[in-house]
Amino acid sequence: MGKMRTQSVRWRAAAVLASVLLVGGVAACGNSDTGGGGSKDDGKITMGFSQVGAESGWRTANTTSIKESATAAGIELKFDDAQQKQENQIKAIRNYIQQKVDVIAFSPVVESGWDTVLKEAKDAGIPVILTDRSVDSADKSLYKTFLGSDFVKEGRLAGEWLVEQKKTASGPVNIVELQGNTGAAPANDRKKGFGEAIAANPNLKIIASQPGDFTRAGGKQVMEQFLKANKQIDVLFAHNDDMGLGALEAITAAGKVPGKDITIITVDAVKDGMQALADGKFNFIAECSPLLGPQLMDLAKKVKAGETVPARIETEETTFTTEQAKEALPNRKY
Ligand code: GYE
Repeated sequence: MGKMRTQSVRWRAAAVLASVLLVGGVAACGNSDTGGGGSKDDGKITMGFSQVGAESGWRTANTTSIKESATAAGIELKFDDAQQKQENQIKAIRNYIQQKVDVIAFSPVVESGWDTVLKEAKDAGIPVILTDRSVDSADKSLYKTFLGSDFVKEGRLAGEWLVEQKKTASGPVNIVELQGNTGAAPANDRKKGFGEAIAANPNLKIIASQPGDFTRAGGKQVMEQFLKANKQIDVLFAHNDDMGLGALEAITAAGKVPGKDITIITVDAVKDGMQALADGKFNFIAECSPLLGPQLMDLAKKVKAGETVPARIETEETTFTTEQAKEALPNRKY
């Protein structure tokens, strides 16, 4: 009995405290309509978004998806392009904290080095949503959720397809790899998944692996070096379509036929990549969806309303062969 009474007293005290806080909060909101997004009284959510850059077709489609979905959801979007530089992202996030936005979302260019700025957002009471790429912070309370693909799986699917293709190969199969920007989650993870899958066949060997920064120019330049340094290249695994598309130019210039002399596997499945696959210049693509905007806006609303959201939300994806690309291309949105 005594215990129950103490509990009920405690509960009542908590309820009183909650209502005081609530009234205080409403009053504070009512008093200011000139402040940052976080203190406006129009009920509108303001999101500060720090984008990686504009390095690829995937990124362009992702940016469009985010901007369109914000408008559709009635969310005020503050958008910053970091030009593939972590220091620019940190600056943008600090600006959003100062502006008191309601939610900060960002796609971290690299995995490491975010703890300090994430702690600043947490101390300011601004929830953070990671989208597309994740961070390696040990403290998971620094962000609410991570919405994006399973990059290890994408690499693994690419590798498994190759293992199947080359199962009758009696001699060595020489693979070159174009990595994404150094330290990025999709570069680390796709490399890992692919490497694990091809370990199933000791004939499959990665003879060269370099970053091409997810860009066409990077892909072209590094592939030129690969072709100069290695007599026999059988397979190219590019961490995205754009680097694969850049590499096509280098391969053709070297007098080789892409898709025939060199088997080409990429990730993303953006329109230009799918076209190359349909044309037989690429041989296989593991899909990575950039259309994260609608889910992101939904999450922002939930987080702002204080709802609990799952710590990890994975994007649904598939893979494409040449035949499947021909079929899918007419209805492809990006
Ligand atoms: O695969 C690549 C882009 O983070 C999943 O970044 C994204 C990757 C995508 O530049 O094209």
